[in-house]
Amino acid sequence: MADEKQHQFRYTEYWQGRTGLTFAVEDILFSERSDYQQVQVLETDAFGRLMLLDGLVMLTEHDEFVYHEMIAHPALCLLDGDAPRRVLVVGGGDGGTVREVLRHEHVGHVDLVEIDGLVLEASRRFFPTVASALDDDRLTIHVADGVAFVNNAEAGSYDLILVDSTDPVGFAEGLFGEAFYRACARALTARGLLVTQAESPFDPAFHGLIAEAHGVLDRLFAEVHLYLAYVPTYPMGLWSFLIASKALHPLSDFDTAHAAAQLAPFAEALRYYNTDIHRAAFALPTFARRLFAQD
Ligand code: AG3
Repeated sequence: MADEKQHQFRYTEYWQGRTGLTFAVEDILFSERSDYQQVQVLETDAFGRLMLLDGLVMLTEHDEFVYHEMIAHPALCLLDGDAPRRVLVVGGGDGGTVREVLRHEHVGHVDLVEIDGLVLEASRRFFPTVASALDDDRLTIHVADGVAFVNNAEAGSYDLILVDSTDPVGFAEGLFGEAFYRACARALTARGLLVTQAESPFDPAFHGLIAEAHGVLDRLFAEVHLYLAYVPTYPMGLWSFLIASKALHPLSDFDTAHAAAQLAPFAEALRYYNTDIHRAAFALPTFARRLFAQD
């Protein structure tokens, strides 16, 4: 290529210290330490702005839509009826997940519980299109510990809980544990749904985590399913989510016409999720099925 740019800096997130993805970096826009982690924003050549938490890629401008649409819309399109919905987002201080949730007109109230105020601040400052719904009237932001928040939530008070966390290391580990999932089950209504990001099923380092989370959720919910999306800048690219419900099956209770009607007011804004992707996302490659074939 004739006009290939020269970059002074590169950043690599080394996945489990073995391999990784390297970004050519044009500028370092922000780097500060909070009480919890190092928060950094880089200007990359290929993916626009990139947010790192303790060196882990949280989002980039160019591919954040995949993860944020896929953590939010499958469950929101599954919720039946037209009653105003109450949603809790744990983590997700960048605002991308609540932006997607608040697109739905039948969402009446959202609580966002982010432990680190610096993530909110950095997102508002450097990712205005991701943070765009953080001032919505239907949203209440709590800078607080998600585990404690869910423990104190009233029983049956949410229709949907979305867990948009970083990797299960350090302070985020509690968000993948049995006690937390149990508290979520209690906080949900009888037809409520829980979705959690579940790392990459392609990386053996996360097999234990996915299988264990699946197993724990199986004991607490009637329906537990893994679904996939392709997020180019996350480790291995293939990413998974677990959806758990006390009553709803993500495919047999998915009403395409109802979902399409719900998406219609903002379908133009979506770039990944649609009703065909909803069904396709639950089709698992054989290696991924085998992760929890034992249960
Ligand atoms: N939360 C999931 C990010 C996990 C990525 N892991 C990694 N890069 N090792 C993303 C937050 C976006 N709202």
